[in-house]
Amino acid sequence: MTALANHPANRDSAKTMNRYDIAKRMVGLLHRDEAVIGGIGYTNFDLWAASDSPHGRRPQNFYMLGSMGLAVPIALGVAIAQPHRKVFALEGDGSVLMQLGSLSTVAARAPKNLCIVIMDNGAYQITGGQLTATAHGADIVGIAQASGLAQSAWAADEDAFVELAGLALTEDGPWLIGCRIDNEKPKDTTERDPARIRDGFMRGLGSGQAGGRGSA
Ligand SMILES: Cc1ncc(C[n+]2csc(CCOP(=O)(O)OP(=O)(O)O)c2C)c(N)n1
Repeated sequence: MTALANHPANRDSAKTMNRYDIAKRMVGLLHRDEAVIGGIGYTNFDLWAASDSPHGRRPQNFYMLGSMGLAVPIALGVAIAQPHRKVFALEGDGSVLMQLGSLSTVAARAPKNLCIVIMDNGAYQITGGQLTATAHGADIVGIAQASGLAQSAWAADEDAFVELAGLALTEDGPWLIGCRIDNEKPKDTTERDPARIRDGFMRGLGSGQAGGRGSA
């Protein structure tokens, strides 16, 4: 808790940042083996864009296509299954609002290796920018704290985000970082091939060979 004393920002005071820039900074902090789960929405697309490199894409990333609110539950499963691996869930505000129970489930299980990053643009941007409840005052970090996730904070700016994500990499969690995000379009589009995404992720996590198409 004391580590968060330097991070008193609230949703109103937090700087509005850029999702690709935040995703890029996050991926830049990773050593190698951390798992990152991107939720549906533009968070997914910018994680995909930020994870490209001359050496290929990170095989430890999973991209949720199709269902809202599943980045946190999937990341929780990975964190429980592989407790020595740091796991990040990147999720949009609209998606996490659809699955708020996952926050209290994470708090109850309290995985030390899990960090949730919420990209809050106050909208369901990918489906046309309809406003979410956060645009009307709902505060995801406040909801997380009230759900039992004591180590939850708004990132005041990019430097604060890097510091908070660094804490999540080195100190016991679970953590939740709220980021205010602008409405810029994402830098790329995630390849829509769920079987390939699943197989690559399982290999990236050393979980052996996944089944073929249609076996999921
Ligand atoms: C159960 C369900 N309802 C609606 C949709 C359609 N849908 C897909 S993504 C999305 C919006 C996601 O919003 P958010 O998580 O805030 O991400 P953003 O698009 O702002 O990056 C919606 C409404 C869906 N896939 N599943």
